[in-house]
Amino acid sequence: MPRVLLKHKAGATAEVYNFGATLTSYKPTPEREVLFVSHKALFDGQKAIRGGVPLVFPQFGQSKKEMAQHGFARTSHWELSDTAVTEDVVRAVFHLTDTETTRMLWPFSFLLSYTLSLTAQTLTTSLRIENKGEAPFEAQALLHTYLCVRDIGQVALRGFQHHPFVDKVAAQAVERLPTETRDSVNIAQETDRVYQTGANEITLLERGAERVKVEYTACTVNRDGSDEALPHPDCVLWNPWVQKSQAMADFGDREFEEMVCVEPGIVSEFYSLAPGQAFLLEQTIRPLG
Ligand code: TA6
Repeated sequence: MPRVLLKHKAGATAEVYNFGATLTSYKPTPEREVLFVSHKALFDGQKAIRGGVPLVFPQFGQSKKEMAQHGFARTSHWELSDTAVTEDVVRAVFHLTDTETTRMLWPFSFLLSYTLSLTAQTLTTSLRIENKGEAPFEAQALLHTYLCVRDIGQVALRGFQHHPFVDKVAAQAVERLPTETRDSVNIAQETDRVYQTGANEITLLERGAERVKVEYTACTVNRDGSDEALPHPDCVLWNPWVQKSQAMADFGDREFEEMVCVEPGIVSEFYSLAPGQAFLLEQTIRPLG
């Protein structure tokens, strides 16, 4: 499958497949991989790659039954439309436009532009969704980021703890759990939470040491170029734990111990875009320690 390798002169690298514009590796140094990809992931050009940063659009989950779970962006073939190298940044831009196939699933015209910007210390991924049609449309979008961890039992996540969330495992909305009054969230069971009014900045710690920070923003860009920040995009926290891991053919039974998903997006509702308007969802992954 075609893919693009970004290499920064300082030694950082990133790897992106045209299939789904799926980022599958981000190494700030040759010795350290930040993203998790299952050793059972399929690269058959059919199934979404299990790991890295699959792109979720135009739906999160499967509210429209005729469309695949999490939409069609992550299983579409994107075109590499631009690359650039400046003093500090190595950049690649992929794009995806509507096709007869997508219009049958979702009758709207769009242009998705996905920009990956690699610096010596960070990797930023920006998903821009533009309404190219004559009618407004509503959509959801999310960056389904799989982060590598050494041992999920030693992981704490800072930034979620004071925010309300929908608990998809318990199928209930939770204002906040008493235990979350501490300064972080831990993972010790299947976890599938949609945090609303997210913190815009999540830090992952292992054994008390900060390992990676994910900063994220979302905004609407108007035809005239003005933009309106969306103050609090959502952020999904997911770990399949034992049973769900065993139920996924493209995921190892014990791989839940080596990963956690921190997924910025707009998923607790559909956002609306007028013709010519665009929506920008961006995350910066910053390895620490
Ligand atoms: O982002 C969390 C989630 O929505 C979970 O509910 C789980 O379904 C996960 O995405 C993976 O979904 P996938 O379709 O990639 O198997």
